[in-house]
Amino acid sequence: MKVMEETISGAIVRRFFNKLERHLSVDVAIVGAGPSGLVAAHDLALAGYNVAVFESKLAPGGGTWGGGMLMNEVVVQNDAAAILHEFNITTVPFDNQYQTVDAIEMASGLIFGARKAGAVIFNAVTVEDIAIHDGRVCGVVINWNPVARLGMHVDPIVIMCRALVDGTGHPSEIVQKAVNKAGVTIDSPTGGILGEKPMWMEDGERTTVENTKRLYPGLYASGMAANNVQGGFRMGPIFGGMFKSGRKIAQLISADLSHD
Ligand code: 48H
Repeated sequence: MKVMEETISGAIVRRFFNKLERHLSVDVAIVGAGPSGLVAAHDLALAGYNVAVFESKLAPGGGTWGGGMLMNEVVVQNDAAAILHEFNITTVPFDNQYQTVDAIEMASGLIFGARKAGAVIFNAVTVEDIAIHDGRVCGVVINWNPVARLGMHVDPIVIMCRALVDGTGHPSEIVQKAVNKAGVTIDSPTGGILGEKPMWMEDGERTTVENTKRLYPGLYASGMAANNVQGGFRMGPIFGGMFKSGRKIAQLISADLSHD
């Protein structure tokens, strides 16, 4: 007779590898579980796509947990608050145009909403490279974050995808791989990465959404990654642009995948 310990370990091992196996090839791979990546994951999963999110940290949520300077409230514009309400996240009106949100409720609500919509989040997994075949980005190269952090010489595995979203925030790590390692020319004013500009809330919020686009066949960027690529301004602890960017990239990908 099996002892309890064996059953519990077996449950974890079998269920995890079943989950991983169902995501060895996905419609959409999203790198980074920040606000833009989570809204994109939610929308694409609701649209029926097989979506995997890879997040290098143990806790998904990206830059949402700490509010502004660790004061755990964030601000959204009235129109973007509607997206949060779809996730059942409560907002409180402030000064006519804005709403405030408890950062913990926002982070946990976005994670829960993306998961409940059907997206699977693989946490503590770092995307260290991409796959490009015949002029199209078609996969992510993944490894456990502790392996990467300890500098262990361990080969990764590869997840194939029809569309890849760089949701890695300020550094746009995935687009960096495409430009600097694969040497591709992306859809930006220079064909490369322009780099984020300093603080200008109003302009940054507007251009985050404008900068959200397909950069190369199979490759997309959302949120601060999109801004870093196209040279947009940063905007601090206001998050409407991140949610709208996630929604926009989901719509662009849905349209592109439906033509494939
Ligand atoms: C796996 C990775 C990898 C990798 C990074 O920064 P994020 O919160 O992303 P966005 O763009 O959705 O939101 C930006 C927002 O949080 C922000 O920083 C704002 C509004 N700043 C304004 C300002 O002025 O500063 O999340 C990105 C996530 C993080 O959780 C990373 O751990 C993760 O991506 N990540 N995951 N593999 N190679 N690189």
